[in-house]
Amino acid sequence: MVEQEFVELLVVGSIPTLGTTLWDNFFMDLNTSKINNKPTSFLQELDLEHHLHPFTDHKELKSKKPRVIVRGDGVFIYDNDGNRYLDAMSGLWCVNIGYGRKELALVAKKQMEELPYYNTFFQTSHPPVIELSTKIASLAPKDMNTIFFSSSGSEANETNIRLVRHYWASIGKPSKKIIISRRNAYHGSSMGAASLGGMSSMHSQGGLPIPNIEHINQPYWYGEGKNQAPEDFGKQRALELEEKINELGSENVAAFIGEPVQGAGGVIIPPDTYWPEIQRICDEHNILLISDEVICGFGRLGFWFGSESFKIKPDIMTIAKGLSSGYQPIGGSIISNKIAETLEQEGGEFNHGYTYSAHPVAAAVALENIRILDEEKIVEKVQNTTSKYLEEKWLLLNDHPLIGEARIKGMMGALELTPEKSKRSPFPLPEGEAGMITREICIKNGLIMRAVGDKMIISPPLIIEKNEIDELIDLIWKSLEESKNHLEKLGIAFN
Ligand code: PXG
Repeated sequence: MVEQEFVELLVVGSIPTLGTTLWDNFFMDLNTSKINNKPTSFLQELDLEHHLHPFTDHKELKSKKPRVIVRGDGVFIYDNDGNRYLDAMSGLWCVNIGYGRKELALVAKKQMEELPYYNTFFQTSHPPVIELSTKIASLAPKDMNTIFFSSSGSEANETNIRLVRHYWASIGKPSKKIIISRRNAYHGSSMGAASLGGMSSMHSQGGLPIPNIEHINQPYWYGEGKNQAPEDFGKQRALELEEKINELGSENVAAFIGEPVQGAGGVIIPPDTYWPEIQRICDEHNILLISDEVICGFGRLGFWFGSESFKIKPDIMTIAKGLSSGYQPIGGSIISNKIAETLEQEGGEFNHGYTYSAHPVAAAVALENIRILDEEKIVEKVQNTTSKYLEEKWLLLNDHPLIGEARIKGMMGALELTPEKSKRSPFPLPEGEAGMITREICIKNGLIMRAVGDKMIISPPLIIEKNEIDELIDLIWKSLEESKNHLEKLGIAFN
């Protein structure tokens, strides 16, 4: 129907630049290397008719219409109407080196011309994956030197479920199957990964979790710590792991999985007492520790891996997102020597793999991304300069009357919205409404921030400069002011 209207527009000639046929215009013009964009309303209509979006209420989308993003440069993205947004979310926590790095496009082109695809099954390999795995091994802790590749974080966590069970079975402990995770964790969206995750809204669809996944409480002090000191609360939440292991029997528990800082759950930064206690418990009970580094890896916390910043010693690390800065879909599991050597010694196939495991183009792009992060010392710059500057500015947001807590670690920050600072009270509105109001105002002001319930979160590109951090903070303050005014008009009193 929409296509028909478009063709009619062409016939009457009201949009002469659009070319002769509908489909020609969807593709890149190889002469100018420009993507041919259509009028926004036209694209929106086709999108609504043919595209089912992830994590989207389509009834709502129909009235609001999708934003059509066409271009990115540094920390900014641009929509089809030329509006500029400071992307404080790095896409979906992934564009660590920022938008528009031509080197990655060139590497992709070269690799596509040379070897666009080959698999790594059946005793074959190719240079991009050999170089990439060697490079990742050189960055990972010294006892982690082997990588199994996937195309996403969800797939990598599916691999982890199978891998840890296979590992224990290989050494004569097949009953060690259960994986313990946390409520409000996010580990992906496929059946196994979403089961590992602790999102009740996801579990309520499709009969999740799968068997042999257990959840304990999260170390979310602001929301759940009540009057406890953060250190005591952190330790208490870690001890829930020990209680759970004792309840299940360590002979039945394969692994514990956690994000160093929970991302999608709302940038939950655990108290300092949390991870050391988790580490002790895993070590003492002979439980594998999986650090899900999909967000925290590749510089986000000022280290190559988030576990370094908490001194966690994982057996497996899940990686994706920042591995390629989102320029290509690629993920993986970094595996300890202990696990890799056991699998090698025991022999037999690990009956698992994806067509696109170690895709050569994705691997080449990831390698180039890491080269840039490394050579431009972006991770060190985050640790020594940018994250410190951002933290200093971020904490000033605590002075805003709408903010109950501004917390930050590396380049991940959260703002807890509240009408009553001293009591950390929720709003007398449905949960998430204040967050959604604030998010819409941010977008109107040219700022992409995510709302998780009534928390506002950021995870900006790691290449953000000080003047851009100033712009970010100014935009946030302005948006908080407007949001407070809006909420006051809805009858909310602030104190
Ligand atoms: N682990 C973690 C810690 C993640 O954050 C995944 C695994 C899954 O990765 P893939 O590549 O399969 O998406 C993620 C992904 C959000 C949001 O709303 C977060 C993610 C994905 C989509 C939305 O914050 N994280």
